[in-house]
Amino acid sequence: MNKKVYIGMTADIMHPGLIHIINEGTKYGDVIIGLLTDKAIAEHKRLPYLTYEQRKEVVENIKGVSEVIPQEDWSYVNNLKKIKPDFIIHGDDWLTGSLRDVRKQVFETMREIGGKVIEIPYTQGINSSSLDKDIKAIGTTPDVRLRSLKRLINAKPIVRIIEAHDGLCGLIIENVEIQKGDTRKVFDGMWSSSLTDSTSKGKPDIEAVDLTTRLQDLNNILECTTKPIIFDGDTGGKIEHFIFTVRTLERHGISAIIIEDKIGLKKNSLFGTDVIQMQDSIDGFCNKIKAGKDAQVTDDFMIIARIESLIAGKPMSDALERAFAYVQAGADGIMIHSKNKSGEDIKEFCLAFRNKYTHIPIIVVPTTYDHIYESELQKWGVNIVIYANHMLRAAYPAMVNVARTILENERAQEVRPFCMPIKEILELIPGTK
Ligand code: SPV
Ligand code: MG
Repeated sequence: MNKKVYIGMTADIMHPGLIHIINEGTKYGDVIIGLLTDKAIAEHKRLPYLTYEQRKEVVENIKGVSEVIPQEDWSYVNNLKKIKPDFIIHGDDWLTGSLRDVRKQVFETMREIGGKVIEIPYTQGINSSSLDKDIKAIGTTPDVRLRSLKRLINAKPIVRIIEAHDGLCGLIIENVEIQKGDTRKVFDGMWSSSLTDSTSKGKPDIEAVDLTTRLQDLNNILECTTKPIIFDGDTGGKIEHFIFTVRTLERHGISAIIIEDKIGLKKNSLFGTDVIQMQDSIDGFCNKIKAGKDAQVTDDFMIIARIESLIAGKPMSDALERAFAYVQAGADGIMIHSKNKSGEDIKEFCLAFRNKYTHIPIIVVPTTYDHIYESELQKWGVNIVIYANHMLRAAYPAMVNVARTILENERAQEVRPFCMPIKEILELIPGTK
């Protein structure tokens, strides 16, 4: 029997470096590719442009590849123990950086199973990370962007979304990342918030900013980002209008719309019972969901039903009754909202909902219960956390402070420490020079 050679890869962008590794592998035996699944990658790298099935099809057809199997974890250990290869081949790029621990585990496991690790020099000048940057500069297509939210929900324990109200916010959300151990923390996508879209225009959050106007801003965000967008659709408006909204958003590559089960003049939920919050009847809102689902043209666009019972001071039983009815009507996810500071009501809702539906995504907006960690929300069964207004709330006091300081000093020197250096702002947007 031929010797077994294991090579782990993502293979999103094929390049000569990867072909070189496969060619090297064939010198030692039959090459088995452990193709990393979306789930294995999601917490460490950007989600691949191609789906697992697409990547598999490409790799299966590369000369020298005997077999492609899924690698479900970032760590190689489980697959190595299962396959017991005679060799594993990896580029020597894992000697430093976040892959160091992965390397250590591979050496230990190969020693245990009596195999050998072969490290080959990394192909200089070409690698997935640099190609990734080039591809990111080209952007994305509406279709790829639209589909990416569902892929993220399937791949990540919790999907992290933050509000964006203009292109600059979009750029920050697209690019900001931190490394924690071997985990890369990023925002997975953007929330187009009615509150911050309205506020940034000096308008109240009462559905006064129309869809066309909101789409103009959204277009700026679309132009400079690739991550998925969830659109705050307020009440969804009249059913006859909602079906056009759904199709318009799909055409733009928006992944999901969240509509809230309110009627009449919409007021922001965070007023709670300080204002009149009128809820639609269950039947009325179910009809809106159904009309939207019938109208959508892609399979992956999501219509998420937002339940305002707890905002309107109604009991948990009402929230749950609505949630179950909305799912039956075809909702692709449930957003439960509350302005309670403890988060206990949200927890209670999530646990009860999960008792009945194990897979329908739950979305939460922890603006008032902001002490709850994502890991805790995850335990409650939450799939998407939306930080709904923080970019705008951060910008406003910073701008007021700078404006006041200039007034006080009658010159701008004192605000220098609060401002981005001119050189940096000139270099921020590609193509400015
Ligand atoms: C928004 O961001 O506009 C929302 C969430 O709808 S909330 O402001 O909490 O109602
Ligand atoms: Mg809103």
